[in-house]
Parts: sequence; structure tokens; C-alpha cells
Amino acid sequence: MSENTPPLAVPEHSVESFTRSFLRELNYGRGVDLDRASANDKYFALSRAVRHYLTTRWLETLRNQHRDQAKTVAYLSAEFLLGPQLENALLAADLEDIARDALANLGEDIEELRAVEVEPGLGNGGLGRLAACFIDSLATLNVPSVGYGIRYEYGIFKQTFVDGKQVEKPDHWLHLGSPWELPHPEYSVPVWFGGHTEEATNSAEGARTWVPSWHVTAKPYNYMVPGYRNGRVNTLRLWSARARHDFDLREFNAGEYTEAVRARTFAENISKVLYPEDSTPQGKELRLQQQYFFVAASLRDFLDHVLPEDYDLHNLPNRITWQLNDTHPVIAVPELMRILVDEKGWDWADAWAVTQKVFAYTCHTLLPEALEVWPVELLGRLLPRHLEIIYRINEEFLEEVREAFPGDELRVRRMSIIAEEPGRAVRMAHLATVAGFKVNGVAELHSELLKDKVLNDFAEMWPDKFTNVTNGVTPRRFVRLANPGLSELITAGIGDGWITDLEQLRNLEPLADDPEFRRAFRDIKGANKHRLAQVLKDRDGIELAGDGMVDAMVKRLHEYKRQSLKLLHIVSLYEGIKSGRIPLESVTPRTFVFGAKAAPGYVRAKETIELINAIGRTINADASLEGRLKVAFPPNYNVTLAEMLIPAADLSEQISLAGKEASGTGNMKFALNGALTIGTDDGANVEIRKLVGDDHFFLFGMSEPEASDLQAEGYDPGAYYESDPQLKAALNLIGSGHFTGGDRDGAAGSIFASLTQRDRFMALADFRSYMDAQERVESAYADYESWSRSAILNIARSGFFSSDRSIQDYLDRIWGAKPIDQNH
Ligand code: H2P
Repeated sequence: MSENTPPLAVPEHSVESFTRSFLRELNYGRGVDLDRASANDKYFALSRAVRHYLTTRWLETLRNQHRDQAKTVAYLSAEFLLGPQLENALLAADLEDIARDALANLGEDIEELRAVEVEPGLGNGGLGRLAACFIDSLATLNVPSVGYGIRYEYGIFKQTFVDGKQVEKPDHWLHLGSPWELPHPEYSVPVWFGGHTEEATNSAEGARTWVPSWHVTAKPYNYMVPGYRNGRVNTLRLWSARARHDFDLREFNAGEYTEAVRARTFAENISKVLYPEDSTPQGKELRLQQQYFFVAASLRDFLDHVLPEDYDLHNLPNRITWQLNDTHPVIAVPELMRILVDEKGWDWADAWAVTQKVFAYTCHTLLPEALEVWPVELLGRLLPRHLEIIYRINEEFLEEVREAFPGDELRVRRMSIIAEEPGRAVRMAHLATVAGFKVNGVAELHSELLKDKVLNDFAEMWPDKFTNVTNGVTPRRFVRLANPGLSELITAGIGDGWITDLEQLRNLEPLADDPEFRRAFRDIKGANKHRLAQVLKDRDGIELAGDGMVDAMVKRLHEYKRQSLKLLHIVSLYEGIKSGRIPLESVTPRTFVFGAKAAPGYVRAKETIELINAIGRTINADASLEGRLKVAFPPNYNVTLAEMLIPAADLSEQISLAGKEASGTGNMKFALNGALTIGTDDGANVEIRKLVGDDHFFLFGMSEPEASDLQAEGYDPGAYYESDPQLKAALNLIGSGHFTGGDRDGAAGSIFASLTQRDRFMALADFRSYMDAQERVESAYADYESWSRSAILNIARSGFFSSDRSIQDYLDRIWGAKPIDQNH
């Protein structure tokens, strides 16, 4: 577009204008009139009408970006768990009321149309949701940035329960199309794989020529990422894999129909599903293909399409930071080296100097087994040139280590990018740490443990490389949209500045002492519970325990998160009531709500799901517990459900073994919606507790040093089992098959055995302290007036956990990019 092209005008913000846009989209975009339109037609027309308002801003943002060539943050992530798009777009464009009224005038209910949307489940849990919060905040903070990822045709599987067991169904979120994406096949780029390397055709030091053997085409789809009413709309670019020649007419005409589309099927597999099951060699290979696929396309896109043609790549560090969201995109490091040395003809040393200044790495775990490694054999077969580059990076790096720590060969072996045992493999976290100019953890404790334990050798060598950025969540989605009642109450109390400056929630503190405000808060919580009860009833036929406490544990199912400890609490309570030890009247009416998906190949996690459902079935069917205890486990926990559930919760369960949860972000969402946390001193719980205060947080369990000491001494779960009669009774009840129709061998037996014999995450050691904390919860809840005061203080003191603050920290500590006001 020429510099002089007049910018498109933003359509007028009025009901009339919006109605016109909607009807035009319905007629011209969908080819139907209102009388004949399906719900999907109307949803599309509505979304497209909203899109009009954002598109002008988007084009402006892109034009400015092109003109300014300002430093940009490229967030490379295998996951973006976006959640529903329509509500967020309506909010960002300030169209909520206008759109509702416009539709109402036409006899349509906007809520019904919103319900048509299928959320893009392009992520697995916290990591993918964090990426979505971050791009929201990047746009709201006016940071030039782009998100790069994969447009999976099937997102995270749809979870169903059959006889209480998890059964995965494909999540075909695109089956009715998506009004939010804009495909750009003309900007497709080829991505090559396989083959071998040869002597270089250029004379650069270190260069080789890669002769790959096959390729796929990466086709970009653009999505708008609107800032909150600030005129900026950034871009999320997701890649879809296609075959270059996807159809062989000769084969087809010869009657070989399957053969005719073989190339297409093969290529399209790459962006078919999020996290293909990787317990088979084929699955593992597919994952590596996915990773290289999206980073190669993204680098290519930025270098060839975003930068001007004559751009001097020596200036790249002033122009971009590639933020590596965990190890999934780390193959970008050798890819950039390959481009600079083999394709651009730079000497190795020059290329390495630039490469080391453009990547920064965020680590999201503390579990050694979660740090990705790729067998050398696999990487060498799929990306032979990249493996050579990694070897050379490693060689030079290990020389540096030897210089810094002479004679310490053990250290050299520990730090090597190449692991020798059990088989030769590339440690992606090491590669990221060597190449990245910064490495950050995602909560204070996590960042400390990264330095002291997981990446300790590296921190000793480069202490300045390590930093912390505590995670955050977007207040737009997780307060303003998810909890409209609370948002109005807050805004009535302190104005609406909190939506973009969450620390302003501090101003709510005095209102915690105002009985009127507390009553209003309680009414809202009650209404949110009601809304949840209705949704669970309609969706899954689940009933809650009256208007009692909503006690929620929602997160990926993993042993370290300890859903099993939660079960021990529930069973112990049940066993106490049934045996007469606990008088029924003394028990607070509670609904235990679970939301959790288990990785399809993770047997123990799936058994835990089965057991939760079995225990739930028994408790929910027990007439004597009616109105007292309920277990609700709605299947297919996702962002849509989170937005419904979190605002209704009273108690937030954050009960991982200390030192295992990197941060957590659910914990922040709950606190911001006025739930109190029962939690260990782990991840961001530590920071939450410090901010909200010990009186408004239920701390229990071993600290991280205590847990690691106990592990080192030799942990024996049997000793806890034998010495605590209540624990023993609860475990025995599980083991006896009481909840599983007498079956002691399946899930119940397996979990009983695993907890009593190994208990890798020491649930039994924390059981007693957890039960005590739950008693404190019960007595605190009995005084609901004072509980609501604590809940309001949780909200008031959690402003730190905005992803806007996280992004500001990334800007200050890592990226050095500058916000650019769109309206300047
Ligand atoms: C992970 C960590 C969380 C962290 C999140 C975002 C991988 O998410 O375990 O502690 O908050 O990244 O940094 P999750 O377990 O939800 O998949």
C-alpha cells in the first residue's frame, strides 16, 4: 500500500452502524438473509462485524510497524490456548453493549450466538494459556510484537468419560470454519527436512551445504490480537502444513486413489494434532517435525517478509528478540546459524555473535523428565545440518567450560549439550541456555531453583544470564469478562483504571471493612455459583451441594500436582462421616470440583481420573450426604469452563509438592476472583501468600528444602501410612475396592499401591498437615462475614499477578523493546 493511501475509517460506534455491518456480513459474507440464517451464520456475521472495527486498527498497526522498523518481540510458542475470541474482541473494540442492542433489535440473543463458538484448544495447560495472556498484554502495553505458532487442525482432545474412564475424542474446532482467521497462501514458505550435507558452495568459515530430501509448505493464517481499547492490534501467525504437490492426477486416473493423496496426507500430519502421542518412535519424530516446521517458517517469515529487503542482519539484535517459550522452539537456534552461515555466507563467529543476542529462553518446569531431549539419531536423520551445527556449538561451548573450570571433566559432561546416557541425545534446555542471552524462570522460587539445581552449572558460569519473571494472567479475560458482576462492583468502588493497571485493586482494601461492600461481594459470589450450577446441570447433569462452599482443583492431571492428595482428603472426610467419627452436622456443605485432562499415554493420570469419578459416584449417590458433600468432575475442562468456574469458587486448591510446580497461573486467577488459597509453599503460591498475608491463605505442607531433605534421607511412605490411623483408613477404603464396585485391581489398587509403596511426590508426608489446614478452612468458612473480608483482601492484594506486569518485567529485564503508542 502506498504511503498516501487514506486509512480505512473505523465504522461508527453506533447500534445502527453495527446492525448494518451485521446484516451486510450475513447477506454478502454468508449469502443468507436473517430469516434463513443458521446460528452459525449469525455467529459468523456477528464476529465479522466486530472484526471490521478492529481491522482498521490492525492495518494501521501493520503500517506503522513497517514504517518504524521498531524493535519487535516474536513470541515463539508451540501452544496458544486462546479461549473464546468473540467476547474478547467485543470487549477490546468497546462493542459489548452496541452489539447486544443491535442483535436484540433484530430479535436475536447475543448469548445464544456466543455459545456457538468453539474455542481453539491449541494448548495443553498453563504454558499455552500463559502465551495467550502474554500476547494480550503485549498488545495492551503497545509493544510491537508477533506471536508465532501452529494452527493445529485438532486441538487438545475433547475429553469424555465412559464408565468413569477418560476417552479422548478429536477436537475438530474448525469443522464449521473460524471467522477469526485470515489465510495467506501467497506468503507460504517451504520447510525442508532430511537428506545429507555436502561441502559448502560458499567460502564462509564453518559453512556446509544442506541437501534436504523432502519438504512441506507452511501456510500462514493471521489472527488479530487486539490491545484493550488502545488502537493497537498485533498479529498472531499460525502455520498450517500442506504438501507442495498435494494431488497426483496420474495416480488418481490410474485408480490409485490413496496413492494420489499420499503426499498430502503425509505433509498435513505435521499440523494435524497438538502433541501427538509420543510413546511411539513415529510420534516422537512427528513432534520434532512440528517444532522445526513452525520455527523454520517463522524465521523465514520474519527475515524475508517483515524485514526490508536490504536489511543488514548485523543489526538484528536491535530489531528483534525471539522469545523461546520453553524448549519446543529451540531448534530455531541452529536454524538461524544455518541461514547466516550457509545461506548468507557469514563466518561462523560473526553468525554466532548475532545469534547469541537474539534469543531468550523461558523455562517452565523443574521436573528433569520434562526437559526435552532429542535422540541424536532422530535429529540427525531429520535435520542433518542442524545436528552438525549443534555439535560445533557444543564443542566451542565445552572449551569455554574447560577454560572457566580447568580439570573439572565431570562438570563438562554435566553441561554438555549432548547427553551420552542412556543414549546420545541433544538436551534442548542446554542448547537454549547456551544460545540465549537471558534465561528466566516463571516465579521467584522457580527461578531460584533453576539457578541452584536444574541449571546450576550454567548459573555458576553465567550468573547474569539468569533472571525471574513471575507469571501473570490477563485481567481482561479472567476478571472483566469472566466475572462481570465483580468487575462492576470493583469499578463502582475504585473506578475502571484497574483493567489496565491492576495494582489499583489495592484501593479496594478499605472496602473489605465495609459491610455493604462485603454483602455485595457475597451476592455476586452467590450469583456466580448459581450460574455455575446451572451450566453444570445443563451440560453434564451435575448437581452442586446446595449453595455451599465451592472447592476447586482445576489443572492438568499430573502426579506432582497431587490430585491424589485431594482425593485422600475427600475420602478421609467421607470415611469419618460414615464411621461416625465426624458428625455430619459439623461438616461444611461443599462441592469438590475437579477439572483435569490426562495425557493420553499417561496411565497413572488416567487411573486417577477413574478414581475421582468412582469416588464421586459413591458420594453423590449416598442419600445421607445429600446437601453436604458432592464431587463434580465436569469433563473437558477448557478456557470456556474456567471462565465459568473460577468466579464461583471459594477455595482454590494449589497443593503440589513444594519445588515441583514452576509457577501456576490458576492460583492467580482464583485469588483475583476472591477465592482463598489452600496451598503449599510452591511456585507462585509463595508470592501470593506474601502479598495477601498469612491470615488470608491456608498454608500447609513441607517447604522445598524440607521436601528435598526428606527425599535425600530416603522417603518411606509406609511409615506415614502405618502411623496415621485416618490416613490408613482412607487409603484402605480406596484399596478395598469400596468405590470401585469391589474391584481392587484396577485404578483403586494401582493408586493404593503407588501411594503406599513409592509415592514419588510425597502426598502421604503432607497428608496430616493438609488435613489440619482443611480444618482451619472449615472454621474460617463458618464465619462467612470474615471469610468474605479475606476474599476481598485477596482481590485487593493480587494486582501484581497481571500479565501486564509480567510483560513490563520482560521489557525491563530481557527484551529492551519500547512500547509505541498507536495514537501518537
Ligand atoms: C507449566 C508449569 C506451570 C506454569 C506454566 C506457565 C508447564 O504449565 O507447570 O507451573 O505456571 O507452565 O509458566 P502446566 O503445568 O499448567 O502445563
